[in-house]
Amino acid sequence: MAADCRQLTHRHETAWREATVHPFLEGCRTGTITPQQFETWLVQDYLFVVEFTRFAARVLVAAPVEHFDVLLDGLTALRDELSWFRTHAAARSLRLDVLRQESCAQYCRFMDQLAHTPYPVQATAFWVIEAVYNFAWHGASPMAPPYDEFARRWGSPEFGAYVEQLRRQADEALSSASGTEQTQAEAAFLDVLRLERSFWQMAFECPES
Ligand code: HMH
Repeated sequence: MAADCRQLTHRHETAWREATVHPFLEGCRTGTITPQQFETWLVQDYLFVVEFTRFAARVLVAAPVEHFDVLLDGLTALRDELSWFRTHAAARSLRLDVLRQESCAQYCRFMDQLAHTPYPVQATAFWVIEAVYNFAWHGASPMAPPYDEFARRWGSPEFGAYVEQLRRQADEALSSASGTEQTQAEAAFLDVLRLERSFWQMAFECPES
């Protein structure tokens, strides 16, 4: 039977949990995260979102025209998100022109490589990258100020609705995908979960930049 997005999350429950429940998020919820840990995440996530925006643009290139509306809304939201990151970085006097940490660089390389995969694989990856953030931030909500604003960005019902739209599009693409494409989509799904976990861990360990 053809896998859909919900089946993927159920089939890989442990990996899903490890990607979306982390001491970093728990530290934001309780307010015990250190400024260095949070700022490591903030800067590295900005660098991630820059590359994620390029990925989103490539997904649009591969998508059927019926999927444009949702993807174009996504790109517009990313424009606001990038400027929101820059505002937060400036308020904390953080430089954004720094090197990517290894986990971030790996994630960016992974998104680059997805450009060469068929649309159902890209659509599944795009959905899961947003879905894990929705689940992770929502799961650790409400957060202590000033982190509550961050939890709301990805944990809100509005963002959840966007993730649902992405899920429907990915499911539609998967329903007519070949067996090979479905296997590739499942592998990409698992890669995202692994990369997410490593990204939280990187921020939590707060390496010297
Ligand atoms: C690491 N994963 C990571 N950062 C993000 N901003 C998202 C997913 C969702 O956009």
